[in-house]
Amino acid sequence: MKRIVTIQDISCFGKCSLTVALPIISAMGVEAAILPTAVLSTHTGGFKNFTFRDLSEDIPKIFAHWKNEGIDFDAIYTGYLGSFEQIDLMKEFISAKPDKTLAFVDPAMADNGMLYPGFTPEFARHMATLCAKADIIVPNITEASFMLGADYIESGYDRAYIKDMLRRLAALGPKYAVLTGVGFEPDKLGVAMYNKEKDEFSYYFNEKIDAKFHGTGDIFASACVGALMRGKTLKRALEIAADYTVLCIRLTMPDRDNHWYGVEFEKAVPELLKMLEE
Ligand code: PXL
Repeated sequence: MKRIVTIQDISCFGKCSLTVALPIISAMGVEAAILPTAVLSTHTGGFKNFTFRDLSEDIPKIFAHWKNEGIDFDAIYTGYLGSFEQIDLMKEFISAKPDKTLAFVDPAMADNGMLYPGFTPEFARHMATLCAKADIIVPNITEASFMLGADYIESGYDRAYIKDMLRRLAALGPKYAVLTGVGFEPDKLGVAMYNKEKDEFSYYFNEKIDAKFHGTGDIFASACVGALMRGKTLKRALEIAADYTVLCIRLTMPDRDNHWYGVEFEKAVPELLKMLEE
């Protein structure tokens, strides 16, 4: 069984970061080790007065202990990080990894043209230096724009614009750059991918559901890295992750008023497992 370590916060309530990564990766038949970077009472997207306990102090000690124990991973998957210091710690951890370990970075920090509460454009530029060390990065267009210092364009862009953005993301350092939330037609949304070594682009689109939920980027990233660990190609893993994320949203729609804070990803797990068998 492959083993992933996923490094991001625990938002105790809210269905994002570790509370989705852990169950999704486990359900996919992949071992999920975790490193919680912070504990929050809820995520920061729509709740007021949430608590935030920074666990940065523990991170180097945890890494040192793992090193002493000879613990290693098939993939390192980082998500939401709460500080510049945590970004630097992840850079050190990835720099020290064995070659066989996949470094998968989701620079979770922004959406819909805006940074999440507490983040600054400087933080985004710093996150770009972590992306530089990754094998695969999966920003949405907002995150990519902030990391590249580019203006955010919500819609109406063309393929040339997305290709240029992917090339600039790949130039930061990763082997593969993925952009999520890409749409060239009003009723379609999907992902675009660039393989730097082969200078090759690919796209995958699904129906666009007219609703926004928190945590869907984390669900997408978790399913993608899980599928990679189950032996899928990146192209297929992106399709599986996109289809799973759309299904999670679709199944949440009937109860959307009670679930504005996150999607009912649990309901779509049986379909996700079927996709792994195909
Ligand atoms: O889903 C991304 C995410 C992760 N962690 C925290 C968040 C968010 C998005 O708002 O607030 C704490």
